[in-house]
Amino acid sequence: MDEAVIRQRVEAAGQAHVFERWDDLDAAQREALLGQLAALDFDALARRIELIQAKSEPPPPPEPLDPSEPDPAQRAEWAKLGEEALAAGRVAVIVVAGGQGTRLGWSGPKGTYPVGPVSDKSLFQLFAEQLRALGQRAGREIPLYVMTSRLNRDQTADFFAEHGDFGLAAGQVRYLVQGDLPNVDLAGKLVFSAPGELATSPNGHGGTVLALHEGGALAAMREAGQDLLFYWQVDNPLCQIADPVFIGGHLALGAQASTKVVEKTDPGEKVGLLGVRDGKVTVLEYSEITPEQAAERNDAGQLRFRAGNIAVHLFDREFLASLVEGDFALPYHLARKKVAILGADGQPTQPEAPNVIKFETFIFDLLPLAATHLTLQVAREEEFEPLKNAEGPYSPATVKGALDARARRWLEQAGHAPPGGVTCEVSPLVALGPADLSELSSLPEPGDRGLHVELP
Ligand code: UD2
Repeated sequence: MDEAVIRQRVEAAGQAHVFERWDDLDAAQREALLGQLAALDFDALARRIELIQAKSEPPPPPEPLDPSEPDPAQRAEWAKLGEEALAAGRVAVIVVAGGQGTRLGWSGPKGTYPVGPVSDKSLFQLFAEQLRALGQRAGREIPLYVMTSRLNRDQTADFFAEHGDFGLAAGQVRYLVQGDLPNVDLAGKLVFSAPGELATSPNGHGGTVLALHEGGALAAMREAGQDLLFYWQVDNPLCQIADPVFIGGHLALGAQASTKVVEKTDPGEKVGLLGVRDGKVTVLEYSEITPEQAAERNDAGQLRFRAGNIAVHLFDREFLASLVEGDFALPYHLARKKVAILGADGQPTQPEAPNVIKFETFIFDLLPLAATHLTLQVAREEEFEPLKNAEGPYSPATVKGALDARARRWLEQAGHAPPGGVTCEVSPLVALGPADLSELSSLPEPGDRGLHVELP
């Protein structure tokens, strides 16, 4: 696209200020800026900018949703169905790891953070080892897609490569890069992060769907006969990847999308909730229900709104494909943030109040589009403790504590007695649950850091 056409579009979009400092740019910076502008969908940008001022209609009132809690017989049936699907090679998995992890204060991709309470294994290593163990049981490799942002793609792929992909097979790990969206100031004007460089941010975990399509993953899955995609977020090391019970439940129900939830017990907990609106399953952000609704209880004494979203999903490939083939757009969510952008004088600013709007789409906005949806309740202490903050809740201390407590519980359930006060860790290569530990003849001696049950 030549410069004149780009300038015309930019002006028509009311963004002519982006050329104000053109004369200060060198040839490479000019070319980069023109490239960014040429790739910009100005119609979509205009729709996003309209949202800044839009007065949204209050949505219809939400209804609570009672999650499925299968009894042991049904769990066993679902597990069998799920194991068959895994053995038949129907399942691929995706971990979304494109977030910026700013709250954690870790400079690398979040998946590189060492969370193993004894071993210091990274999130990525724990996930890779789970997949290896699952693959051994299924008798075949389970393909892993890692979605990153443009910014952390290379660091992520280098980390896997430096560690020999943690023992996964050649070609088993594939990378997808999610899209970026330009940031705007509070008046809806494009802003610069550096001379000639528009400030952008990743398009949210809802960007997974387009990344799967544009990165060729949906087509590759179709060719390989994989009709199910298990989705989780990189921050939760307790995630039970491609859990057969979940897969089996999804298949038994004929669902297009499924979600795992944990029971919310504290009315004040800030967690997204699965609920129903207009007859459709949806995620309600905690701000969308009133404190009175949050505290309502049913006859059994449970919170009525209790299905806490842990961002673990299963999707039918054809469901995802039908969305991208059609006229598909997820709603945008706006976040006002403090971002160091260039001021009108071209110098960096240090904002003291939110000065920039970022736009994101969310994966769970797919749920109302599914014709049938399974909501499966699981035990929080077994499956959910995400790493989000440097300190306090959802921090390295709580995540390591949850992995330690789960390892100890599994060992005890399998009839072992780890010494009190010693940190425990179980390698996913040894066990994916307590049943796998029953054949362990004895526990290893604890080392300085604790007791680590790993392969010899
Ligand atoms: C999310 C959910 C919340 C609950 C919680 C569970 C939202 C708005 N809320 O909270 O309801 O389910 O997770 O842990 O989602 N990511 C990308 N690309 C992006 C943005 C995020 O890959 O552009 C990944 C990120 O790497 C992380 C995950 O998505 O693994 C969650 O992102 P977050 O930490 O911003 O979401 P959070 O904690 O607000």
